[in-house]
Amino acid sequence: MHFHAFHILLLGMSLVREYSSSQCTCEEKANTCTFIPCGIPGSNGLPGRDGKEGPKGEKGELGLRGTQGLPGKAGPSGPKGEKGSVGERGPTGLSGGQVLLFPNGMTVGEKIFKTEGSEGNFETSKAACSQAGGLLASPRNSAENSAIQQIAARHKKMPFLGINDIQTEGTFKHLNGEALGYSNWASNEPNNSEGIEDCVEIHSSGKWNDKSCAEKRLIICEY
Ligand SMILES: [Ca+2]
Ligand SMILES: [Ca+2]
Repeated sequence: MHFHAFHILLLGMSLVREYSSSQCTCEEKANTCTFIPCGIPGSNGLPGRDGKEGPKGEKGELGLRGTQGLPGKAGPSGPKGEKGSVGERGPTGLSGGQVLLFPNGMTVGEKIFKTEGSEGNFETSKAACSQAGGLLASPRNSAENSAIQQIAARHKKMPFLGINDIQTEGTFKHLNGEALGYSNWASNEPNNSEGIEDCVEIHSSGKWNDKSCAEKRLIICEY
């Protein structure tokens, strides 16, 4: 009985094939046959009964591997790390004194030159700087000499330097007794004019001249 029904089914399938061979696609593989239903368009008939389950098909070939997907979104940020150790101390920065002191002072290296604008003779000048915690300005090089020169130029006055030959005529020294390593005498100076010039003033040119310590000069101190 079953066998008979199967034959009828096959006959029906072959009839469909013949009938629609020019318009339909039939793909046969082993025992399976797939029909793409087509034919003369007409009204839809009543749905047929479900057929019997066919034999299991052969195992297909492995497909091509797919392309890799797009990378996923970044995950949430992790917990805060521990505080790092203190770094090494950086190099010492340049002093901003020159800006802060303008126009009454200048810095050269670690030395600060400053004036309050007042005047005094050598002894008064020396005492004023000492009272302020400094010394009467005494240049050790051209840069320091230039700084004193510029401050003096701004005030349009000449200052005394912390240099003299009071102790030994003709031998100029700094206030602390240090011999002159640097000097910037004007031509024909020091001349000890009239035998009374034991102090040193600095001209607007930056050149030095020995002068009487009793003269009044701009007080510029160094710190
Ligand atoms: Ca002298
Ligand atoms: Ca002189």
